[in-house]
Amino acid sequence: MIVTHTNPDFDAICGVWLLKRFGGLENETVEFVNTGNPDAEKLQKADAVVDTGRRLDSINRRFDHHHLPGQDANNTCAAMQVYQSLKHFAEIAHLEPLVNLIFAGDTGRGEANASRELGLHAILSGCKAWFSEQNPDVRLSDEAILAYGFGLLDVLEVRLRKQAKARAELKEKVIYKSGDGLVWAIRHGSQGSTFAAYDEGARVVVFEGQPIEVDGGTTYPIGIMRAGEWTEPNVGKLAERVAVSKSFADEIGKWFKHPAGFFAGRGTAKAPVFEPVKIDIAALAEAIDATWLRHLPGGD
Ligand SMILES: [Mn+2]
Repeated sequence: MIVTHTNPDFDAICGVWLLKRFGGLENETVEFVNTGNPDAEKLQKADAVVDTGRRLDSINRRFDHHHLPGQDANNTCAAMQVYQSLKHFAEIAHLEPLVNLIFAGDTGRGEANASRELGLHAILSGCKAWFSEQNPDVRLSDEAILAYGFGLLDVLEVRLRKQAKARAELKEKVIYKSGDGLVWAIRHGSQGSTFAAYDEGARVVVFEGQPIEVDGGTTYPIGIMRAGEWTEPNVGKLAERVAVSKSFADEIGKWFKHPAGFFAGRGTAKAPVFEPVKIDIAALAEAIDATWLRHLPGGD
């Protein structure tokens, strides 16, 4: 049995979720106590206690922070404590940004403002508000809140795991990098690897994606993407300039060039093209690099 408090918030939900998904307690039931006056016997019998109980003893799986003196009570949270106690033997490093967000939310830190406004925290409080509006006479059960929160965390866990994998695989998928690190070519990486490249300073990524099975056959994604926070260069214009070379003309002739200049390419899952890629994208990236007049004012 895992014990947490009634009307669970994300700190409680995430602490319990970590223990069940990664802490070997997947089959434990969850019980809820009034945190102001918790059932002492329940606390004592529990296999783990999260965000209530006024005890911190990670060896015995007691995770609370409300009793810590002064500012200490706000320098950690239950989910953070569970995370820190599990991270040495469970593969959960990819969850650190999520735990940090929940910590920020639980302790009133500004980093969670966007989440409270229109993100993870807004979704949970919105769920509670929505339910009571729909069902004025019924209280949303603690079990239902927990299950809803688990659903959100499960989805984010997959997302973060894929992101971490994309970062790890990036090294072996990069086949070209310009001298200044702004132009990269990535072959057969996931979509996440392009974003991982942006994190490492790429501004223009020439990609050849893994072939994708879609209705009608196999599509072969290829193209150029500019990192989101930039407004130049216009990668469509760059592609057109490079296409004067015969070796690229055929391929680039098939591309869609987004008017806003952040994407040029073909064969993505939403616009399939059933023709394998024949050009060498490292050579294309090198040509893009040479054609992008980034040292001139306003140079595309
Ligand atoms: Mn808490």
